[in-house]
Amino acid sequence: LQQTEEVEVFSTPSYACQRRTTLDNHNAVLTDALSLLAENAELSGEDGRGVAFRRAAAALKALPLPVTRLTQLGGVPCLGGHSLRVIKDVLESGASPEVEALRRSERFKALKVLTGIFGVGVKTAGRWIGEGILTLRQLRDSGPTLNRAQRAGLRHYDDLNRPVGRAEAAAVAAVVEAAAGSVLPGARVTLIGGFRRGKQTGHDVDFLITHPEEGREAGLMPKLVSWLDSQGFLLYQKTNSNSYLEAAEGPARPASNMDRFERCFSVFKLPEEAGRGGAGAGGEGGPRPWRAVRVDLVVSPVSQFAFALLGWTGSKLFERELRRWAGHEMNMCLSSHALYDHRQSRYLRASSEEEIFAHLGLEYIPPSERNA
Ligand code: 8DG
Ligand code: MN
Ligand code: MN
Repeated sequence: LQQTEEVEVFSTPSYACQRRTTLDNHNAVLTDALSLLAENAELSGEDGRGVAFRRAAAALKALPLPVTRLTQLGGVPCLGGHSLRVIKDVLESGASPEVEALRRSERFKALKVLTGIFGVGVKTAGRWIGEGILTLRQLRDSGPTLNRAQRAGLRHYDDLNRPVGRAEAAAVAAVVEAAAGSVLPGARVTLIGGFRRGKQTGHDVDFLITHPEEGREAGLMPKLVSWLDSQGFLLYQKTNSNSYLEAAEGPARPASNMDRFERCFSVFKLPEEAGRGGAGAGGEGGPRPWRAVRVDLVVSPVSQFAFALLGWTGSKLFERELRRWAGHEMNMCLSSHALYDHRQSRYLRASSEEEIFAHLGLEYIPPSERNA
């Protein structure tokens, strides 16, 4: 038998926003390993390293076939020495010793558990670990002061760490649509985030709300929230008001990545219906009548809708890469509000995502292919 093995050499563009990345990942073992290293870097406050591992993982997610040899990766961007070493280990022995050690590490496990509490960030988790708090039990026993978000997060820990399914997302959507329709007739509710990209599950459900008449959406969030609250749908909410003013941002102070829309981080009390979301909902006490679900609401004026839609559909890395492309390759500044062209010293208008990609000189990538 003659061994003439053809090994494809992959090549892919360097920005994630130039690539089509579906949910069909042919290199999940490799990308899981790199994502874990990214997560660990982020949990340790090393954001730069985190982004490097995220970029490496994203480059592999875009490949059309499984990688079997390191020599196939000559044309694949964003693979630094550290990432290549991990890839080599996984290809040769099925696992990376570094990644396996990380999975078992007490500090990493503790960081995951503690930041798994809604409202607990990397700094708080790190401080608690420094005080010897590594588990939820230790946290409950030692009783550090918790803010309102963290108390809700701890109370609903299990629910909020159980993935939200599409049927549950649809049920939340029905509630949000009823709320919006009631407080502002004509308001439009759009599912954004991971579900818009076609994911089957998510850690939350994200919505963008607007009204076709500019200005009618102003002040909508407090009304929406009080309707939801009065109907018993809210376990927790924190609303931020809109603080974006184009004139004030101006070219001299380009809009930052943090957006200024009316925005609400919430925990919904979602009634459990027969035939939906049953898995895990049972347990000792039989099926519960409701579950807690994280929901993010954003309100945008219709003039900024396309930018908000693009900015909130994700993935996070895809968004980051779009902004990097805009800045480094186009001398433009992209935010979830607007696109500013520094060469022309003016804002570029758009009423669809397609127009924004065109302004950026990029081929249009639909949401289902933004899973970088
Ligand atoms: P998941 O919930 O299914 O786990 O994933 P996801 O839906 O992709 O992630 P997400 O954390 O819910 O975030 C959804 C998108 O919203 C993502 O592209 C990042 C973006 N986003 C935030 N916060 C902010 C923000 O403050 N400003 C802007 N412009 N975008 C944000 O999560
Ligand atoms: Mn989401
Ligand atoms: Mn979200």
